[in-house]
Amino acid sequence: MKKILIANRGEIALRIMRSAKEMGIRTVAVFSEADRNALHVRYADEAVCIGPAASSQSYLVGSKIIEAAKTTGADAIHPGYGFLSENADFSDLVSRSGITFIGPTGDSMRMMGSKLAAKATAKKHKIPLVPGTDEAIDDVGEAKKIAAKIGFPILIKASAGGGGKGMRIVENENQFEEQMKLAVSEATSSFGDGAVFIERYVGSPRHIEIQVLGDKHGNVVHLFERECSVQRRHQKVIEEAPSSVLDEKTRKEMGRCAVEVAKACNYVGAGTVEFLLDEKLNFYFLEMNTRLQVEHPVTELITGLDLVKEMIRIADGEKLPFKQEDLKISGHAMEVRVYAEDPANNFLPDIGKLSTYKIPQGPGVRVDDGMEEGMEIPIYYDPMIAKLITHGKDRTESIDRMIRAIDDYQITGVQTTLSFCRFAMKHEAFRTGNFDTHFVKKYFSPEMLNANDEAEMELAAMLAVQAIQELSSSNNKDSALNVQSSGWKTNRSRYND
Ligand code: MV4
Repeated sequence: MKKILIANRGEIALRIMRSAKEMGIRTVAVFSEADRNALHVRYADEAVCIGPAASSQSYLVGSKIIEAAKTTGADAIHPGYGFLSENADFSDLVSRSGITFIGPTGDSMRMMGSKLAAKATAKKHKIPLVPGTDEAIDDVGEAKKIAAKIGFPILIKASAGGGGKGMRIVENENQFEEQMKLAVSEATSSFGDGAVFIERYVGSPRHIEIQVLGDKHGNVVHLFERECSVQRRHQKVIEEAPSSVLDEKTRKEMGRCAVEVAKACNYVGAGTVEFLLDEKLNFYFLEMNTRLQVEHPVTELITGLDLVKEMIRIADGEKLPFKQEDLKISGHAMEVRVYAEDPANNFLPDIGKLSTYKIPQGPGVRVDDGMEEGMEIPIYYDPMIAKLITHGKDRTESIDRMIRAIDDYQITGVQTTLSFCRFAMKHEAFRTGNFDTHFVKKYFSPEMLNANDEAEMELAAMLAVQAIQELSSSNNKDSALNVQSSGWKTNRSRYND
């Protein structure tokens, strides 16, 4: 392999190019008109404009990308994440054009793209699934019977859905029919596929995913787990490896199951098998992501591997250079996603210019970004500015290092999620590993953003509750103002200024 085209933009395009360069492979960037001056374009050996700003007219147009690969003589295409990365037809089209697709075949993607098909495959291999149906269910009467057997609350999910889209919790039998009808019509209008299935609702789940690597000779290994339970509206905010709760036995068993799933779909390249973990450490297969993931760096830091290099070697036909027994976990890694969103304002996207942009440095700190000082954050794409990743000898060190790195990160011009991440890193529940997917909902309110420790968080929480109570007490119209003048402001300035 001498030349790779990267069918992506931003931090992941740069990330892939860096590995290619280290391997002596030339790089081709593609870019939209909005990205003409972007870092990934300047970093590549060559660059091809593939159309207007809208991704539907540039980064999502497979034919333009294949044409760019042919024009520049690229041997292979790396899709990154998002955009065309999980498009089965694109994978097939690339291969049929005589270009190597750095990733799985279209058939593997199709097998895992439908949640029901994925569940059926997992069931065949005796992988644990959340109790429920493993076939599309359209008869409401039938569905009601199954729901009663599973026990409420239950969850209705769309087979074609993803990232939590099209999910509905049903608390009791009376709501069932209405919710199911809504779920089917929503799935039909959103995904063009009305197939839904039902599962028992796991109330306090943790999100654990296993990284796998498969080569073209049938060898598959897992690179342990990542935990991504701290998320907001199905958008991950904090990821770490390893998980703070898995014991060695569960880790081994989940790893074995993940490898089975990958083998069942003849998986080639880097993939991720997602599980839910309940309070008793029971795990259930959810789905498989057939791409390199945003949070892959935490796995790189604890295994010492470069996942992009491994993907390239695998695509080139090489055998995996290690066996499962050769792999071990070193230390602990933490990643936070830096989004141009305002945590004080319901995480509203904050567009604007990066007036100041200075990244943290020092031992155990890695920043994967694709922006630079003075740059306008493009409105057309994902608002992620960077991923801040730390590595330490243990979880505590990776967390303390993360707080230090967050404090060293200088960004002005836009609000970012860094302040939220700092809050989380200081929170007792997070630090002790006592959290689940409800962490943000349960513990976060904007008042917490400037608190420095547990005592301050508690005070902030008390003041917030007090303010809300007084606001809603109808017999004292001035109460909200009273809170502000009698303590709120003075406390704030005492603790923050
Ligand atoms: C669940 C669940 C509880 N019970 N399934 C959300 C995204 C999709 N991939 C699966 N999801 C969930 N499935 C059952 N049977 C709770 C979630 C869920 C979730 C899962 C992982 C990470 C964050 C989450 C946030 C809300 C709900």
